[in-house]
Amino acid sequence: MNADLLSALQAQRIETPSWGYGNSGTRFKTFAAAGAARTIWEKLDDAAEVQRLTGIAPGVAIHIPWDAVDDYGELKKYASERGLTIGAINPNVFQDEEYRLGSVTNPEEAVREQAIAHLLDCVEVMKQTGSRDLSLWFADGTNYAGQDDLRSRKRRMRTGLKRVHDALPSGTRMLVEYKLFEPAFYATDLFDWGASYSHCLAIGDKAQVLVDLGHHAQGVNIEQIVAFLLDEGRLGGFHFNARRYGDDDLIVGTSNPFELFCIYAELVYGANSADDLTKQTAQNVSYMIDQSHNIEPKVEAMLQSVLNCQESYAKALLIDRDLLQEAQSKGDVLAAHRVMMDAFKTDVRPLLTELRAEMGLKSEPIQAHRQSGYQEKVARERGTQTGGGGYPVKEKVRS
Ligand code: AOS
Ligand code: ZN
Ligand code: ZN
Repeated sequence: MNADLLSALQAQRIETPSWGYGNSGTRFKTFAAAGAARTIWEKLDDAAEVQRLTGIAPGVAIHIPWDAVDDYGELKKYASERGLTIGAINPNVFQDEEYRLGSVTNPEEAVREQAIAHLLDCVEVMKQTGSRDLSLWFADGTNYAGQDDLRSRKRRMRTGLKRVHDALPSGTRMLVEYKLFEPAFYATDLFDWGASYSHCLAIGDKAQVLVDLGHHAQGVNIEQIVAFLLDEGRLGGFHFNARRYGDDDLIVGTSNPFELFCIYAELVYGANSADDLTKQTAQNVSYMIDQSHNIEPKVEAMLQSVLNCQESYAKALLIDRDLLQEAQSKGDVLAAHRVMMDAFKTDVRPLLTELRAEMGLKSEPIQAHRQSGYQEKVARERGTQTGGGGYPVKEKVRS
């Protein structure tokens, strides 16, 4: 393998979400999984297993209050002892009773202030964990025409985002995540990339757009959104997952691996761009997974997600850019398309086996995980907890 390819693959990073290791479900049912993590400490233990086998997933995004602790210095130390770092901080302004009609867009000022106070508390957490990103998702929206004034809600969102943006320490960012619908069913206040983008432009340089793959209408060309935001210097990061119909939060790369490859292709183009803004933006993208593994074994599902991202990235690195640009400049449509398809169709498993040998890792991570007995061990130690993994258990369980 050539040195550039090797170093690019070794430098790849995928951040896993704490909430992906706990029980999760749909509004119909949460199937409790034996050994599912019950606390942030156990979630970090599981993330350490994924990092042990891949070497490219040291970051763990946490969710407040689901993962709130008394001492974030202790949490940071616990993570570091396992080769991990605390990644993005995800506030939660969608589960308190007061947020029924929205958080920062709520018609009641007291509720807006409550939400902003929580977001500012999460900025304080960032300072203690040394996190770069404040990852903002709002369930805010309305269910019926006329329920609230849509322009007033837009302005409340901007005011709230601006107050939090201006409290961010230097070197940190807010990632503004949009979503077409759900849980609101008539209008979502941050409904598409344009809404996030325009708020980011208005509130300041620390604001960037977060693209969650499951947050678009059917058929939307996500890689085109990625290219546009890269070129604008406003692509902050991703929430990777797969979808068939809605925000299904399935294992990334399982329903449309070609889309994931095309997204990585834009990021590899961007990171090699002659345009400084695009290049710098691409090199600072946060690659985060955001999934809910409802019927799959938690750690193996997360491992598969990381490996699917690794495979897509490896294929994207193989695109012959000179050949592609030559075909594009000649308007040779099919030659250009074939350059992309040649890379996508390449079996990169031998390449990744070679990479893992270079990194001192097992060549088959899934098999190594299954043979390690890790899943059986945590099932024995943790048992089966009912309820969603997002909610902290009553007793403070430390492994
Ligand atoms: C919700 O659909 C969003 O994707 C959130 O980013 C995610 O589910 C999680 O709650 C993190 O806030
Ligand atoms: Zn998301
Ligand atoms: Zn989502």
